[in-house]
Amino acid sequence: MKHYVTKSERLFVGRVIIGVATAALCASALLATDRVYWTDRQTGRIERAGLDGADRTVLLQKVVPAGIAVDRLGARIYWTEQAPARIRRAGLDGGQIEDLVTVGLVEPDDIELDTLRGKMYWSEPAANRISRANLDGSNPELLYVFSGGAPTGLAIDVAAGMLYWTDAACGCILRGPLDGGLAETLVSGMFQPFDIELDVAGGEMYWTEPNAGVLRKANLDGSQVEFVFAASAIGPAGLGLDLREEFMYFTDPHTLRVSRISFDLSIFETVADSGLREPYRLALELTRGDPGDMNCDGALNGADIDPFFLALGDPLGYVARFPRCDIGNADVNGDRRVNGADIDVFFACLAAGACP
Ligand SMILES: [Ca+2]
Ligand SMILES: [Ca+2]
Ligand SMILES: [Ca+2]
Repeated sequence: MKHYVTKSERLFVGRVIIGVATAALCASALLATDRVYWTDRQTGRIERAGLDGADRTVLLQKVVPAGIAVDRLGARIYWTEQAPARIRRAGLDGGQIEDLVTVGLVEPDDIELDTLRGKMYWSEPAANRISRANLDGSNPELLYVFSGGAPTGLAIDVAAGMLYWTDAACGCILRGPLDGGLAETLVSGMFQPFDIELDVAGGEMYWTEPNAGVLRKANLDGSQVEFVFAASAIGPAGLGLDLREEFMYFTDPHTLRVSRISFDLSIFETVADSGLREPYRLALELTRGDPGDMNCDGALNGADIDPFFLALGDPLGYVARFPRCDIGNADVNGDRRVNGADIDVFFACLAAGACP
């Protein structure tokens, strides 16, 4: 009798393979810099901690922060503030603050980065709109306006050039081109969806509905909506996905925690639970493998040459082909840019079997 592989068996196989790759990569000291950043509108703080909650640090206080995003390669955090309304960035430790957008904003909320195209996107639910600008704040553009709409959480499919967002007013998930244009409603009938994150490689999107205690997912086209979990005692709000380790991170303004839960729901842990008053949005700073390991298979060898040159010559093509890898691993000379200056060092890494 023919045996058909079920979805759960495929998932199991996938987990075993990921488990092996993870074990190989755990030797990397870079893993130590994996961190979660979050905002708290009531304490007025931006904080960060290791993924297990260790080394918790206040980066900024006495502001009203909302959305937050991390540019790991550029070593900067970007965030929105609601009173006064502005968008700012700083180094990963909160130093060297720069004002990026300070005029014309109405309670800016979520922020997401497309560093390959040099753009940042933000939502203003109270003004029914989504805008973008260059990463330094120049060239602001209005992309989407919805009368009666309240776009809140944002997510970007960099390779496909699509923006996804939640709309708390219509209870919808929508998407549209990064340049603006026609938006399509993918899912409706949700209860005040708040944040959204994508697993482009897996073809899925995840979103939170804090006031329903729900985290759901669906295919990127909106089909196959299903609960990841539903628990009335908690209120998942800000969301981040660690696709390699298969953990979901979320702020919870109901229990006043930052928590993480494994994709298979077997591990549920608290990342931070003291001194929080309205934990709001969060962002993850994740290393994925080692410098030069461009196909992220845990080894540095000749198989990385083609992906390396793809990353240099066609960054968007690289992201499309290796959605779970980090293009930043092509920065083998450590100057926070991926370009021709990395080529000689890359070959030196190959010859040595590892980058210095
Ligand atoms: Ca988001
Ligand atoms: Ca490799
Ligand atoms: Ca470089």
